[in-house]
Amino acid sequence: MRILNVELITVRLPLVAPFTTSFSTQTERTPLLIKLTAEVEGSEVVGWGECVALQDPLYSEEYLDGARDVLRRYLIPLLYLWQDAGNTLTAEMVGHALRHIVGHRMAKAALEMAVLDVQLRASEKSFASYFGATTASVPSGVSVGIADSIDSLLGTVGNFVDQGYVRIKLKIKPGWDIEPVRAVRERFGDIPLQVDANAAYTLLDAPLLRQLDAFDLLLIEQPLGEDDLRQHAVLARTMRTPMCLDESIVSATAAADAIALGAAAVINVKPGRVGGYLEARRIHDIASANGVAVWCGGMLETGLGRAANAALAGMPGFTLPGDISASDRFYRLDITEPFVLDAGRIAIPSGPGLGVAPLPEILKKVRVHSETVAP
Ligand code: NPG
Repeated sequence: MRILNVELITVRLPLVAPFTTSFSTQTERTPLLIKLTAEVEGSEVVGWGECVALQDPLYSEEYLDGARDVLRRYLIPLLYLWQDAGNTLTAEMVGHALRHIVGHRMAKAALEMAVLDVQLRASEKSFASYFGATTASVPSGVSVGIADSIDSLLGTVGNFVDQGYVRIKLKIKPGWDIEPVRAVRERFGDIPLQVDANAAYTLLDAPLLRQLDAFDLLLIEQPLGEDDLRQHAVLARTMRTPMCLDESIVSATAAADAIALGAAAVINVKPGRVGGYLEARRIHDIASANGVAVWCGGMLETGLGRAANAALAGMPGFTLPGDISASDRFYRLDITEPFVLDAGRIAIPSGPGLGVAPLPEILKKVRVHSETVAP
């Protein structure tokens, strides 16, 4: 393929309700979309990518304006250089072509996703078949933010259980951990339940965290800091609840290290966090080879990222339900046809590429910024 131009489009989507984690309360999402137009064997093909960087660097060091800047000034120009030097541009070469730029994984992931979408649309192949998905739909879990009160938390969880979500993840932080988990366990019996701390604790909290062992959780996600691989391994040895890592797993290398150290019995795979869907697939493969379960995380994606995540989660090593909820969990109005829950599952799109694209009328309505990076 030859890239003709790349448009960076920022959209603003209000959330149906505020989403509170240990690091922020989000009331809206401002994803950066990549519309990549390329020529493939004489035809013009458009592909889409979605950058999951948050507005502020609170989850990881990346943030919206930084991602836009590095895409505009470094990453997209590097792909132009790559093709001008006579190299063939494929999704499989994007990581290599961008390797001299340090970090910026979410920005790189979005660009690779757009190239992959073009490539697969042009060859009439779906993301699911490219990844080797072995199922047509995936079980749907839901992530429940920190609430104002236990009563309101129980109301929210009850609503999601009624909708058919097959697994509940509760966000926790110091001061909002044992009691909310106990209340949900008591009210909803043996539903599949797990917790996510987003790095809010230290190893000194081990005695407190061990109290969670009483609630038969599927896993505890990222209790300690991003860099605390060794400390996670120490904590894991003293808890019965399986240790799952999210923020710490920034690459296949990190996944291999975490597994070798005994820091992760489970891995949350987020393609943006690890630099792209191809690296995410490598993590799936490494984890499977080591008997470590993986599941697909979510970053409040629009239908674009949701489609790609669902396809990835169709791979056989994704043995736990992911944070792949219906679109209306976060958005009244998504930019694509919405994903809906059907008997606790989300269907994986089967059309070429992502199998979905932004609906032009909606995109026009929610777009707040757009710029074109030409060769
Ligand atoms: O279903 O998309 C979803 C959200 C799942 O809780 C979720 N994501 O820490 O995993 C997380 C959290 C998150 C969201 C992190 C946005 C960073 C940004």
